[in-house]
Amino acid sequence: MSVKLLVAVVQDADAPALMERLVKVGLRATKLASTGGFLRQGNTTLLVGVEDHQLEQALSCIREVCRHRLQRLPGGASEVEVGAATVFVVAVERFERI
Ligand code: 2BA
Repeated sequence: MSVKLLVAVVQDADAPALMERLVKVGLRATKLASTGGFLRQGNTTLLVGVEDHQLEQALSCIREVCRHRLQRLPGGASEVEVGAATVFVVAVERFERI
């Protein structure tokens, strides 16, 4: 069995629906509170451990739920488009549930 870890940085507004979707399709996830380095505003990082055959399903959940949005910069002068999600897919050397 080959396991991957998705580290997905998403917007707070999308996190509850994404967690619900992942759990509904039988995937397991951990939600972490995080802060974007550029905007210095809260976002959400999800850790999703999947077997290889579940990887595309997890990515589909993210694509279906998460949305691009315009976010005002601190100071309010201009806006940036924050992506729907930034996803790192990492090969897991060893996985244990104890
Ligand atoms: P932030 O770092 O707060 O970035 C929010 C948005 O600001 C980014 O959206 C991008 O549109 C813009 N931005 C970020 N850095 C910039 C820069 N140096 N110059 C100009 N504009 C910049 P996304 O790219 O969709 O990123 C959303 C969030 O995902 C980021 O929040 C950060 O928390 C995370 N992220 C994105 N790329 C990452 C990376 N390579 N490594 C780690 N975290 C990353």
